[in-house]
Amino acid sequence: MWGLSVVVLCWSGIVCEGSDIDPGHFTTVHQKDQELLRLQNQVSQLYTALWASRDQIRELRSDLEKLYLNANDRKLERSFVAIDRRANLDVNTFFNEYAFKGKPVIITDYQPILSKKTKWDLKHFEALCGSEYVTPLRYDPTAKVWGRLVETESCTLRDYLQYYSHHDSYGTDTAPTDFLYLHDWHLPIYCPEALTDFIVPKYFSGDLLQRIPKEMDGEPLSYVDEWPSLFVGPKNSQSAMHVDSFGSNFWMYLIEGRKKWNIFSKSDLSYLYEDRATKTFEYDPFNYNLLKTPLAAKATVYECILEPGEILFVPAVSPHAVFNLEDSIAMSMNYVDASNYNLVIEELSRLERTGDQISGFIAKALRALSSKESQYQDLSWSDFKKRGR
Ligand SMILES: O=C(O)CCC(=O)C(=O)O
Ligand SMILES: [Fe+2]
Repeated sequence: MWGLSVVVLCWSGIVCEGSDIDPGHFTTVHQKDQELLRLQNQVSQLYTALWASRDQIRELRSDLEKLYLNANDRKLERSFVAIDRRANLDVNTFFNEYAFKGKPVIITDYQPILSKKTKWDLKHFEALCGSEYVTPLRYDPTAKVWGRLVETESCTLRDYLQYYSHHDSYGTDTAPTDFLYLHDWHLPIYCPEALTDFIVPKYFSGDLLQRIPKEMDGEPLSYVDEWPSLFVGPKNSQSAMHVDSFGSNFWMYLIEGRKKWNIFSKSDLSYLYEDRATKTFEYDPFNYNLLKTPLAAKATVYECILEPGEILFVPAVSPHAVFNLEDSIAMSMNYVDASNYNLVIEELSRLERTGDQISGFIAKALRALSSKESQYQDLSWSDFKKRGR
């Protein structure tokens, strides 16, 4: 009671003489309480708005479905486009016909990525980093997470590769959820030795992401040292439909096996029944029912079966799903260059507004680099990492 009356007195500007309690202290406590209340109110208002917008999206989607289905008794069929396969592709053509247009492409004749000095097989990774830990992922169609991939128990790379070479993808009672998928294992973090002979192809060597400082204001910046990464997927493992994070572009080099890709344009995103809050999609291009997701029939499916030795370019914000038709090994990079720079800045700034300080730092670092020259030529891993920061 006593404390309260002092607080009240001090609030009303009356000097708390005779008390050994610093009046400024109560003012600060009071301001903090007010601030807390204000933020709590803001959060609950935003939640209300969020639920209301989700309902609104559902209603609009259902109106759109009715319109679409009523318009000339449309048959629910998907339309496919084969992803271009290009050989002898020069950098300018790559940018003008694909990267700037947000169109995927397969580069069929580009071997320099993996220097001939190293045999890029699992033995290479195992010999150098067999005792490093990996956390394989497992596809779970009910999981409300990015790619519907959930983490499993960590084990050493050696143990995982042991599993990989003995697993049974062919048994009739093997459920799709049984496969352990080594997914996006960040080589510069866990196995930098494996990259000594790695070559970054000219199409992607303008990556700004790996030129930003490793830290800012004492905080380590994510993404700088994450790619290339390694994928080892047993036959029948898969990544469900997702959009790669922070507006990044993506490329993958397939070392072994065959992978089926379904890729959609950014402009078709609203037909794919996305749940942005959980980063999942109700529409599954490999197991779909168009009666349940009719708008998906409006989206063009860019499809390919990626073959060993090929490089696939996936543009930023293009939803995609991937199915391993065979045991497969691949290396990939997410990256930022002139073709997706604006998208990335927009996305990082949005993340910063949600309280993600690191994203704000990355955006700042990318802005500082944007006026610097980029080289578009094959770069050895060490030259790539040495480019001017
Ligand atoms: O190869 C895969 O399973 C999917 C790779 C991918 O799309 C990703 O890591 O974002
Ligand atoms: Fe992806």
